Amino acid sequence: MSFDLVIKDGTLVTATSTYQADIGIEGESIAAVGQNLAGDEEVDAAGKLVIPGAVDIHVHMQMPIGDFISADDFFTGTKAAALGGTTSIVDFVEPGAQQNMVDALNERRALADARVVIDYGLHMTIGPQEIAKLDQVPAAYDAGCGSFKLYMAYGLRLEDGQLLRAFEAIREVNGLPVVHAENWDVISTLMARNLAAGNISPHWHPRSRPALFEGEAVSRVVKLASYAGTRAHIFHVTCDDAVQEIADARRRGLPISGETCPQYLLLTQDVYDAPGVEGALPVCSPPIRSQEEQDALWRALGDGSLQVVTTDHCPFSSSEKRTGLHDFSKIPGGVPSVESRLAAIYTFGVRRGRLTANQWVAACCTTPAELAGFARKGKILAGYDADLVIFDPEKGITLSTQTLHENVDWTPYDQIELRGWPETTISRGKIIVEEGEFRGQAGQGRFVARRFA
Ligand code: DUC
Ligand code: ZN
Ligand code: ZN
Repeated sequence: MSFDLVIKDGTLVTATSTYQADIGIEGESIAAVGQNLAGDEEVDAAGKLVIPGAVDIHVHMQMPIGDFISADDFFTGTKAAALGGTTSIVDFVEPGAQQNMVDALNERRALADARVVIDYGLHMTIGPQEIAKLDQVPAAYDAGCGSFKLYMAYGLRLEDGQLLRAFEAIREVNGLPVVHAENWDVISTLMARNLAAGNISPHWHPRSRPALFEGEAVSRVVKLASYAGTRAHIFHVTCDDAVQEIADARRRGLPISGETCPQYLLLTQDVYDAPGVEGALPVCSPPIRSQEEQDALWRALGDGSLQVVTTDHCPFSSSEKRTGLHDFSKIPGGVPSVESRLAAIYTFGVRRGRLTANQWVAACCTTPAELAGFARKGKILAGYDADLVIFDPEKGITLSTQTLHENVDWTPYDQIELRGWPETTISRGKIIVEEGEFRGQAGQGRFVARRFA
């Protein structure tokens, strides 16, 4: 039999094993994994790693935050993702004050559907205004929002009682709550105190958001979720205090998971001390922290205390960042990472001996797909979507705005050298990146309805 497409002679790396095999693709799906497969079209992967397409369950494309909109739209952001080996993302819906959740979902889909290059899902945000709309959670879930975003910071933050009610409503549909866990009362008190004392530079951003209280917020999530009888996923973990809360919950058998992001794994809070706008660029929340915290995050990925690496990709231009130069609390928060995540974790995780190649695939591809309810993604198995990446473990790249394709005039990883980069990206059987060249099209990606068994 001849398949539509065969990836030949690659070293397959999955979350659990590494072996030599060919992959036969029919239409949009993986049809066979075996030896000596033949295809109408064949791609030679000898000497390369073949992995499931990477899955990034935390991105913000064209996301309004305050006066700004994040700089990548659904086309530029998913194109950059594809060039970096990511074949699925999960972005967000934020309903308007009077808006029904499903109407808001359809509005966001109307922005994304014609632009996305890769498949995508959407988390439904439950802010304070949605507490009166919790009866709409089943409809949002049925429409494909398997997960629900809850904030403990910013204007969208929920009080503890509201968090409890949201957890209960999500539990009723067997959805997944995903939580931005910080202690907003402490943060706003420390920000006001620092600004009043003239401490206005980005140096004071991490010093207004202590790790201790990120840990405290995670502890509250664990208690509220366990009381409500739901699982929960903790977004962007930055510190050992938060890791320990998650690890402790998991030891007790609670269904709590956690992710961290490249900015917390590659950088330290010294970035905020760079002069001028340079120090403002990497402002994101929770903040990038000390070397000790970074070391703890790598250990947590290695020992399984954290399960996933996402990006929280949310870029703002340097001129937008500059608006907060004289008041760190006004700097729009977020960094670009969507293109470099997979390769950065390979270089700094696998090459440095902190993770095995299988743990790298688990953290970047398989576990996020399972966790977020992508039923056909994240694995190299017959019947799964043919979302695959041929990864050249020897290809070197110096990260910069010249080599990356994110729609923003800076990168937090400027001049960082990686060894290992995705060469070819396949999305549902179509080659959308070929030897580093983009071959995809806007609108080629699809909305994936995510539900749990
Ligand atoms: N933190 C950021 O820095 N940006 C996007 C949203 C968030 O929680
Ligand atoms: Zn967040
Ligand atoms: Zn985010």
